[in-house]
Amino acid sequence: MRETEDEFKDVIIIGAGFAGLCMLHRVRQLNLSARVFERATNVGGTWYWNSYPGARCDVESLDYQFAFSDALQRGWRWKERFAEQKEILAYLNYVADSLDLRNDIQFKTSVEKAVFCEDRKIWQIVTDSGETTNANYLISAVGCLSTPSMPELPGLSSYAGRWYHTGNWPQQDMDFSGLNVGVIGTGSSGIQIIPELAKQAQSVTVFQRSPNFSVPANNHQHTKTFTDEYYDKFLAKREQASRTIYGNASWSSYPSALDVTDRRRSEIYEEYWNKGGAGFMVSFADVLTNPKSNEFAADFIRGKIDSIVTDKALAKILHPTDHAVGTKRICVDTNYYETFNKKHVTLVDVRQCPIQSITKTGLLTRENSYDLDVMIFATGFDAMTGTLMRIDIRGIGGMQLSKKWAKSPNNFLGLSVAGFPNFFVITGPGSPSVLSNMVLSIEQHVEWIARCISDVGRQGAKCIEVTETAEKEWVAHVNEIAQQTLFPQNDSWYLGSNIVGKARVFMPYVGGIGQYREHCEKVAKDGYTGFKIS
Ligand code: NA7
Repeated sequence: MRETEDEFKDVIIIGAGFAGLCMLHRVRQLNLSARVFERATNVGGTWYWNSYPGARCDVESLDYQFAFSDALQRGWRWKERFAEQKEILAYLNYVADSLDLRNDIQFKTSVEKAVFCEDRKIWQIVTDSGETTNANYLISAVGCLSTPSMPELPGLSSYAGRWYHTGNWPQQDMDFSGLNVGVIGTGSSGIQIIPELAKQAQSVTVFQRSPNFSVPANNHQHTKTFTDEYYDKFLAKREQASRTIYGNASWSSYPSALDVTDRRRSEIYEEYWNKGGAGFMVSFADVLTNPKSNEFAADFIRGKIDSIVTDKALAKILHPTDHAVGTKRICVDTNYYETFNKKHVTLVDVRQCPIQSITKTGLLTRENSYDLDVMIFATGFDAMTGTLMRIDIRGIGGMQLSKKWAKSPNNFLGLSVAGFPNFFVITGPGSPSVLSNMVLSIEQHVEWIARCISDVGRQGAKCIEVTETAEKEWVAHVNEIAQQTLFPQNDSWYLGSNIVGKARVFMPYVGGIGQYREHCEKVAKDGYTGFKIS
């Protein structure tokens, strides 16, 4: 008889987005018991919460799906080249239903605390309802963009209008007809929602702090013939993609922007611009490593802004000048710059006129006040570590993950953390995660974790923990590779610099998913080098 009344599972998974669903399915295949705790009322994760108008994935839909089941893949037909949020959410519901996953998912439940009990080598997990579950393994599938970041602007509580954050959008459709709407933030979310709001609202006022580089999506509907043919080649394409840097099957690069004539360079940028999508960022292989090559790409985009936006002074305000292309995630839009040609859309440069406060009726900058019926915060996320660091996770000796990561989110392979045995993070900091096709990276992590758990069990062991030495070496490797690129030179959420007080560390692994996968494979093949198994 067990000495505790608490429920016991082999595995507890936090989160029911792409990662949590995939992990649950894989754990079940190992004949292990599992429970997923999910704070939302349904599956979807990021794609559940980011339901704002215009929300769309910047990875092509046909690449943004699971590859582990041919039946699953052929049972779903993506409508558009870049799927909108509703379609991705429908896909994840289809996955949950097809694999009959729901009965192991507990919705409307947040994990508040997880403590590793050293004597029994198990995790004790406590939810917001006070329920405790014990488990051999704890797996984080909380996602990289799941804790919205709200700016601290005085006066918000006095505001009489409605306000929303794009990353925590209400689940019902909303109508903005006849309303004066303000949008704060011009990252991907702002750039996606602004053209949609402009279709409905009486006025849209955009409060821009930093202009971003944005390229057109050139989105379109897929024909049945196209998807049929794609599906026949899908697994081969996925395999090929998993040996590249970013994991997108349709991306390819010309060697160097410095090795071609000005005319040829412009033709190539034009080709990528017309093709559409974030692949522009790799038009030349050295865009993200050579400042000169990057500046060519930046000039091209600024030229495009000038050719689209008719008011030349306004176009200038939209010019990104404070960062290299791609070092802040490049945005993919539909009619973003074109929207500023509409008379009812206004751009406010809050670098020039900083926001001072929110008032009862709207927003006050140093020079003007704006009456707004609705205010939308598209101000981003405490990315990659924010969600995990808000859970009270305690490892060996009661060490808290939030304390351990306060100066740097140290980890091994982005999968494992020294001092936290039997704990895995799917697409954590230190892995390619947000710099790759997420679904591909998730599947690779899930497969690695499943294999590891199964290998540990086969050895009759109970516990696996990465060593401090292996962790240090990995962190040094991640940093060394990042330093060879332009990424760490500019502030971005990749570095945590959008969050006040957060350690400035470049978090993703930028050596490419092909190279990363080889590291992971080698560790497993060599009997989990860098880990202690007991
Ligand atoms: P991002 O890309 O972090 O963008 C947030 C935007 O909000 C960005 O333009 C910020 O300006 C702006 N911001 C943040 N705080 C303020 C304040 N206080 N005042 C004015 N403007 C502010 O988040 P997104 O949600 O758009 O996109 C996140 C990822 O989701 C994206 O990369 C895709 O992968 C999907 P800043 O640049 O800090 O000056």
